[in-house]
Amino acid sequence: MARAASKKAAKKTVQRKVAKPAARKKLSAARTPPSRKAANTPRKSPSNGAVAGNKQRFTLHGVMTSGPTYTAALMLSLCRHPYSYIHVNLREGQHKQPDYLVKNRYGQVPTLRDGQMFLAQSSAIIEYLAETLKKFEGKTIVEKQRIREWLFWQWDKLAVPVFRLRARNRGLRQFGDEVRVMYDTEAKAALAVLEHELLRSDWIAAKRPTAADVGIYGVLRYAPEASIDISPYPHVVAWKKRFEALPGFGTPEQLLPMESRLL
Ligand SMILES: N[C@@H](CCC(=O)N[C@@H](CS)C(=O)NCC(=O)O)C(=O)O
Repeated sequence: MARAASKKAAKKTVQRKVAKPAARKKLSAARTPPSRKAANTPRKSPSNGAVAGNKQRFTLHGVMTSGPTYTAALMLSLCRHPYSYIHVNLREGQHKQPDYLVKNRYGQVPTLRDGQMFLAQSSAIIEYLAETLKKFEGKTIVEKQRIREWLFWQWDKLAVPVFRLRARNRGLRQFGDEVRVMYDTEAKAALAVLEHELLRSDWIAAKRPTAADVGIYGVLRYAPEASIDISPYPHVVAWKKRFEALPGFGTPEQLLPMESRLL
C-alpha cells in the first residue's frame, strides 16, 4: 500500500516536470495576442461551420468600403478559409489609436491577424496567404517573382489612380479637373498594359489564377465607382468574368459585413 502511494507520488512529480515547458510556452504566447477588451470586440457568435478546428486562425480588421480590405477578404474566401472580422471605425480615428497601431504601424486597414502575428499591406497579406495556405501561390521561383512583380505594379500604376478617383467621386478627396484627368490617363495606361498581357494568357502571372489576379481584381472591381470604363479592353473584361466565376468568389457586399463578426 505504502509502496503504491510512493509510486503514485513519483509519477505525479514526473508529470509535473513534463508539463512545465508547455505551460511556459502558453504563458509567453499569451503575452502577445490582442486583448478582447483592447480590440473592443463583441462576444463570440455561434459557430457557422466551414473548416472546423482552425477557423479561429485568421481575424481581418477592416472597413466594408475599403478596397484593400476587400482584397484580403476575397483571398480568404477564394481559399475557402473562414475568418473573424473586426470593423475598424476610421471616422472615429480608431486606426490611429495606440491599440491599433501596435497591430498596423501604418495606421491603415486592412490588418490580418494570423495567430500571434499581425500583417499589414493588402498585397503582402494576399501573398502571405497564398504561400501559407498553398493556394493561388507561385509554384516556381519564376512564378513567385512574377506574382510579386504584378502586385508591386498594381499598387504603383493601377490602385493609386483608381482609388483616388473613387475617393473623389465619394467626396472623400478634393482635387481639380487637371488632377482628375491625370489619374484617368494613368488608369487607362495601366488598363492597356493589362489588356496586352491578357491577350496572351487567361490569367495574369501564370497559367492559372494566382494572388496577382486577386490583387488586381481587388482594384479593378472599383473601376465603375471611379468612373473608369473598362469596356474598351475586351480581354480585361473577359478575364474579370472568368475571375468572378471562381469558386469562393464574393462581392464586397457579400464578404464584408458592416459590423464585427466573430467565428
Ligand atoms: N497599401 C495599403 C493601402 C491601405 C489603405 O489605403 N487603407 C485605407 C482605407 S481603404 C486607410 O486605412 N486609410 C486611412 C489612412 O491611410 O490613414 C494596403 O494595400 O493595405
